[in-house]
Amino acid sequence: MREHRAAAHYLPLSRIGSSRLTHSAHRSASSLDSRRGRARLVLATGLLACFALPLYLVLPKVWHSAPPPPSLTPPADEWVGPPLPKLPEQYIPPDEPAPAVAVDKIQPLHHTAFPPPYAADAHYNLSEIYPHANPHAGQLSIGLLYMLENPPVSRPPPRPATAPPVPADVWTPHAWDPQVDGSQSRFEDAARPDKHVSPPDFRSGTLYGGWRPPAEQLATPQAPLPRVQHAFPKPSLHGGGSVSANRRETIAWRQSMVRNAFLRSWEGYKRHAWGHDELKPVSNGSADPFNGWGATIVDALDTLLIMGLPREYAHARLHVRDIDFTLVKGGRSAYGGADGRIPVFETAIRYLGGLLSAHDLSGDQLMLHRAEELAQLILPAFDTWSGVPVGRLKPGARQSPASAGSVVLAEAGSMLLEFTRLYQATGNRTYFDLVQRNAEWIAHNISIPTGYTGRGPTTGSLLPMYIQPENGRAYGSYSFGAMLDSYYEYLIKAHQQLGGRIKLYGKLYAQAAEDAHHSILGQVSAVPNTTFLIPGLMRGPNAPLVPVLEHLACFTGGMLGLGARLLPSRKADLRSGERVSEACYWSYNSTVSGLGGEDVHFYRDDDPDRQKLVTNNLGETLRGPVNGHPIQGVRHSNQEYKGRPETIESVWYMYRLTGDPIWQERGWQMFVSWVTHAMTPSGFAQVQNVNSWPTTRKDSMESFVLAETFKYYFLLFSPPSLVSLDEYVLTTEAHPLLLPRDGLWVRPGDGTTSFWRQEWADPRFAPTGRGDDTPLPSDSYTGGEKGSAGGLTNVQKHALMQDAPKH
Ligand code: DMJ
Repeated sequence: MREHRAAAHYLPLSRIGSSRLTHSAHRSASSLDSRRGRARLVLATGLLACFALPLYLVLPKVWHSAPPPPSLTPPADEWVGPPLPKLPEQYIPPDEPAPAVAVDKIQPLHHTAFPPPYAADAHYNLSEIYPHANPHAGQLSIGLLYMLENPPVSRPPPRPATAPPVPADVWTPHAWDPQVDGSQSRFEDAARPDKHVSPPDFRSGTLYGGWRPPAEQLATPQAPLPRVQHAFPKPSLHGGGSVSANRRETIAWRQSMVRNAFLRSWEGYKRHAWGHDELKPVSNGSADPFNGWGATIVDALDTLLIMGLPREYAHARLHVRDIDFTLVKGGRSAYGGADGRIPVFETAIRYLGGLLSAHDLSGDQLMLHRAEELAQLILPAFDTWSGVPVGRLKPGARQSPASAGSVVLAEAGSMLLEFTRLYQATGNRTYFDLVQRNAEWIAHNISIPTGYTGRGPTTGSLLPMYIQPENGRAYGSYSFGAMLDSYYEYLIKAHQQLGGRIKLYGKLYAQAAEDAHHSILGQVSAVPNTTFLIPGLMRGPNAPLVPVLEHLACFTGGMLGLGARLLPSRKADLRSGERVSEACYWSYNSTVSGLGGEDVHFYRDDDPDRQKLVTNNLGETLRGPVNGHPIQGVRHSNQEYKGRPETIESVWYMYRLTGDPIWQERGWQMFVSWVTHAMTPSGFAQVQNVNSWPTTRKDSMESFVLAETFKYYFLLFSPPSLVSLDEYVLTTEAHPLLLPRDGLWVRPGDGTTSFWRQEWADPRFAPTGRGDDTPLPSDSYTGGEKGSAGGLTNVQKHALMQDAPKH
């Protein structure tokens, strides 16, 4: 029998007293007030009509501020701890663990779940901070509205001031020829995986040698999986066809606001940082933390297509054509000094995923060629004794089989979708075999209980943060957060991508979801009037649950929802997914800025210091107000917002899975808060402290801002048929890949929406997608030297010339 150790720390608030009486008294008093208020309002309106209106008509028209937003927070005194039952002098946490509260008993979010945030013991008054437009209520200020309604003009990437003429002996002409180096198979061959001849495994006779690919399973189509998206009556309409014409208009308008905000960042990036990995949106500088190949461009290819911007895609395409993947440069590599090695996982999710998704949406062959070339550079990472990939690799240098050492779980298990799709697109099963072998290795060698390994009484099938493939050991913490996240995400998504053909993934996911409900998914009721379900963290298999909500773990809501739709055995998880998504949304709308920080550590319900202890005039010790900073119930938090997507990702899944428009409302509030605090003239900066006022911006915009965050916001307000969850699976970097249709793989470019035409490959002939098809000047800069693929981007030429010996 499982022990519910973790649940012991999550007592419902009712166990330690209730302030319900106080609340209902307050409510009836305020309803009386509101009746009186209404009478006064009628009188005031009459007076206004008689006297003020004629005056108004003759005065010059001025902008007047929007009415103050409805209060989202109850008066502060409700949050001073109510008198509570007498406590022993020294507070002793109860010995008996409370039974875990059933997930469906958790109350949905109510406005009382948002106590006023405060810092330095002073409550912020949101209506003073936002007198005219409160982003917490989804209100955009007039200034921001003006900016968003007027998107920037599209300009080609600027002609660089210096385009170094790289001498022939410095740059190696590109050598990857799709005819010679590409797969010799075709898309059709993917349907015959059992006919594929596997190359001999160099590991034969060693650990796990003699592995056999599950070719027969892979060749056998299964009945289509259950539908994932809510049954919207008319999915091709905004709002799905079940809303009023007004509401439809509002949603479409919101979508255009998101697109215009994206365009602002895209034009800013083009203008100031074209070809670099990232724009610095405050200083208008650039940064190259991801190999110097222009991560923002490749990561955003599919966003450009989905947002209907073919000319921007054409500019980006020329950059993609020019990248030389063998040249790795940049101020710092993602994980330390630039040493010519690439971070394998980041390269796969941002670049390979971006290229494959662009190929799936457009059918553009260039994308497939570039993807295959890049994948071949990454492949040696799998040449370890276990087949579990190494984390960093020097492209082009074949390494001899080695130990993978200690590997981070998310890095070890999250290339599954990208390589599987590459197999489906090329018909070359080699790509699939690598990730399949890897996944089987982890499942069979790491998750068996060996005593030392991470299998704990409650964590069960969950794996800890680090695995040592060759000896089967594993150690570190358990969570759905940093360094573990996408391993779990990819289990259920691989099940969907493979149309259920490989049984392993559905099984592993179902076990993990079940075990998570007994361990890392815990309830927190530290914040007055709330009981959250959060993906927390356990520092070891027997450790108590740390009630921390990481932003990175907020994808969990979407994952649980997806699993609930796909696997009948996990049906009830939709409720858990909704609850986790609510907690993550709360972590945004409860802050001063309306944005969610990197993490929030809650008090445990039985933490002795959770409430201030006060002595009344009878000398009794009572529990006083709930402690917390900056919000009651929060012990401490990392309050940076990095433009991350996970919360809007889950909000989007919830909308698409349930059809409940409340998720669109929540997402809109989040978006408006983001625009209010992070938008700069050229992009979207990070926010240093989501609980400060005014907020301070940090000079960084990671490529996932354009690849993921904007895409989820855009799709939240799009007609639900656009990138339907029944047609595409989104990678961990939000790159949609085509799912099987009627159990069969779908040819890239054959989705139901047509996003691109070959004749748009040249930016001069591609429509802008913005309503004004101004032709480009004939000499506009294309980004490269019009050479063959891999002919170096301009940024790469500069990098080369900087390093070249000066004569
Ligand atoms: C993205 O790069 C990916 O979603 C990754 O899996 C982890 N999170 C970042 C964005 O926060």
